[in-house]
Amino acid sequence: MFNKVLVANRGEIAIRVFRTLEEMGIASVAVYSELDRDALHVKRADEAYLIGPAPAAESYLVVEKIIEVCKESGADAVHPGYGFLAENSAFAQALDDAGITFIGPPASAIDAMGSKTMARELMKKAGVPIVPGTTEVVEDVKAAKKIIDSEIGYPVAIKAAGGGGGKGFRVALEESELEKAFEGASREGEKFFSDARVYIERYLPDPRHVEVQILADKHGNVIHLGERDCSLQRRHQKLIEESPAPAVDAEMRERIGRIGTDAARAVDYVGAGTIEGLLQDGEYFFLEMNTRVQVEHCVTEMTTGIDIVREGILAAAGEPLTVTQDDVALTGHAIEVRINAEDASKNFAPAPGEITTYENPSGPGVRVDSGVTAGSIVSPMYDPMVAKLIVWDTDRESATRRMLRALNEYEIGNLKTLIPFHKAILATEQWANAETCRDLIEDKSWLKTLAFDAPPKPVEGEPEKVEQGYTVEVSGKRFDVKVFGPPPSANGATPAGASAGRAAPKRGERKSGGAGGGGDDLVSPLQGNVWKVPVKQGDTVEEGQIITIIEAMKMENEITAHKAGTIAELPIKEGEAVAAGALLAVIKSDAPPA
Ligand code: MV4
Repeated sequence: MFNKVLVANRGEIAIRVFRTLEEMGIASVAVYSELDRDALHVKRADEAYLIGPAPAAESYLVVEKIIEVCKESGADAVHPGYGFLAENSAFAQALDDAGITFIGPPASAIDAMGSKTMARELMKKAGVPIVPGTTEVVEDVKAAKKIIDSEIGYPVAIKAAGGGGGKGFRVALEESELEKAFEGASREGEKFFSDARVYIERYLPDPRHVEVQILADKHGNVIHLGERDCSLQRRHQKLIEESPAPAVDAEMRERIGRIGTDAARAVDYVGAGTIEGLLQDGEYFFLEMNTRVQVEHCVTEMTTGIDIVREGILAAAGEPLTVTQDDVALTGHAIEVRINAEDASKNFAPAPGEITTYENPSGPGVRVDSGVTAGSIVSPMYDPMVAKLIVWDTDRESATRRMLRALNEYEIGNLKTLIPFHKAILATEQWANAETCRDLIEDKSWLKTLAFDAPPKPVEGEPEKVEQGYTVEVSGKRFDVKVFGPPPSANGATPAGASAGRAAPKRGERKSGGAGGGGDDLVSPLQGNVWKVPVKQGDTVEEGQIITIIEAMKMENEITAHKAGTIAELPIKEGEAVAAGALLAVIKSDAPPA
């Protein structure tokens, strides 16, 4: 077994791996960027090493740096977590060449599954059902037309060959939409994967995203731990995951489990991996394989009791899996929600910031995998997912109630997160009926009801007003009240009869911040590149209308108007970089009609 393992990651997943390492009696090594000096994962490891400046490209993604720290610390293996270098076969190979074990599959399996066309070809040969379509790249629109007419039929999905996770994914419902979809997918493939090639699948109109958790060792054992349903997504970002999938029964579980193990065997898989697929009308199709531990692995850990990270580490060390397929028994129902620093009411705009107070939910059946605490600063440089809340209960309905209870307990001061979104969506009839909630997530007016409390606007000439929370007792009964008034320092006094001891934001209350800002200015909540500016100076815009799309962290972030009015200034250009806090637009309210 390994003596010491380096985790080439940050945040909640680094801490997740450190926990298992400690239980296994293996020493742990953290790496961190200059921005992460005070990050939680650094404190959680036995040793920690600085690996470079804040941008991931200069720290968490630098292969040589990671290998250098392995040598310096004496780590004999590296766990990549998810993201960063997790699915980088050159990294796996470089570690191998340096005599360090990569805790994951062989580089050849990463490569085979990384090329979506190669994966489809391999799966077809292995008897794994794939979505009907091409297993080779399609040269141009003309060739696409031909093959769709003769073999696939409309509607079609055009997907980037180097893609995955929905990047470079376009739909053409009919021939007139083909050219735009083809070029869109190709352009996005070029941008994100430096690969403009695309392939074509039949577009399934209303599938569920169902994936199978796989474990494999170097002794030929390949098992599955049942499925997860991750249909609740927005722009291909998963938001809520659950296991078991509501649409899967025992017979289907066995069928798609077999599809998963067949797929993993076909690439000589080792460790923990996931077969992602689409389920529609009782038919299951392979989409892609994620050759790493996934964000949502926790729901499977809750229903099986198996530590997926531990099995992955054992497998990498050449040990056999500790469980056989027959040992795997699913119990109850688990749900996970992603706690992202995002404002759902503003089109899921990134909302980085400082966490003032922090309190995890707890109690029966509750698990929190978090990378933050009070005092943590959520930077726009890294993934906005700061924590995951996972619950378990005997069935889906009870698990949903338990999740709502746990969300009510969660206290994250100052930071805007998806907690209000999760509370709202889990309380809907759509969720109760196990629908995919796709229409709801795109419903701008529904999302707007999730807006965070805005403090009153300052009035010219009057002192600034702030919101303060107080607890008062009226005839012995406690009330939480909000007071809007001058800051306590302005007059040196607190409101009569109120205890000033709890001025920090309390549960359910958060300071305003993020995109908006006060007055007419719309400022950038994050650093990135201006990708699109669909409006121009002088335009009249509605509140919530897209002003610009900023690309950061390989994500397209829609920045919307914080109020209705006329664009007086628009100091941004497509292709240019913007800093966090930079002015994007000045929107002047239109004079009311006389
Ligand atoms: C599809 C599809 C329909 N037809 N492929 C790809 C990446 C993943 N995020 C979802 N992807 C889809 N691929 C074909 N041929 C529909 C989706 C899809 C989806 C599927 C299930 C549940 C929610 C979804 C949300 C967006 C897209």
